[in-house]
Amino acid sequence: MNRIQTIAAIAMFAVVLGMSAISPAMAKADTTICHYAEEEPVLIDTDGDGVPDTPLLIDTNGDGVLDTAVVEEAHWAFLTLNNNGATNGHLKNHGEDTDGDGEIDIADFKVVDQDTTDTCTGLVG
Ligand SMILES: [Ca+2]
Ligand SMILES: [Ca+2]
Ligand SMILES: [Ca+2]
Repeated sequence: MNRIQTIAAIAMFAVVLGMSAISPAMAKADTTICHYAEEEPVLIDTDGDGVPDTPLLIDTNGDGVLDTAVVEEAHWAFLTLNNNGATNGHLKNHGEDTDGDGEIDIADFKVVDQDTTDTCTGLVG
């Protein structure tokens, strides 16, 4: 009887240990999505407040005058969001027709398994 109680106690202890090990991991579980970033101008921080505020310009014709904004090409990227609602909000935004031509312009999808990982890896290039 004592032995059974001891085993039961050890089993309980293991369950408690296991739960305490799992809970923190669940609390900060993240969702990775495959994110489509639209083309956008590269911004630089001109006033040193840490917030980029001005398009980066380059001189493309060699006249010494900056004339062209540098843009970051549209691209796909893995993006990890925490599960505080940011993921759903993000995916919702990406399911909308931003220019009203009836087609979904931008699209993100959740990376949940090897297939979606491979698909996203292919898109990221
Ligand atoms: Ca700034
Ligand atoms: Ca120029
Ligand atoms: Ca559209």
